[in-house]
Amino acid sequence: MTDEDHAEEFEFGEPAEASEADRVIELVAMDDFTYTPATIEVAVGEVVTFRATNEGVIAHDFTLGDSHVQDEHEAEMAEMAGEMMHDEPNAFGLEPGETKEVTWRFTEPRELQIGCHVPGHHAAGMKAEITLT
Ligand SMILES: [Cu+2]
Repeated sequence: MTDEDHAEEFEFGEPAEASEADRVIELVAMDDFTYTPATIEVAVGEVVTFRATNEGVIAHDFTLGDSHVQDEHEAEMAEMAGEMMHDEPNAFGLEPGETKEVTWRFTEPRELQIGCHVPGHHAAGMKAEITLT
């Protein structure tokens, strides 16, 4: 991946400023391969800040996207063999105890997910389903 790829366009919305957020959703990542809440409803057009905290003792991460984006990150993380995910507009790594935020403007009515792609976690069911209404 080159630096130019970081200016990537997303098909499911776009990053926004935290000051533009309509609301904040607190998301907790746990070592039993769950996020809480596990289901999230968002209205098309809404700007949401996700504040994600890793309450476990192992690393987790956060990737917001459709199933295509989830598959890509799963493959990337498998190649990186345990290295931490780089921060991206829609994704970041979460060390134990760490809290990070991303603010997103949802523009498309499609099924999305927040997934953890530390090897093995997504396969174990570590995801939260986002329903756009
Ligand atoms: Cu995880």
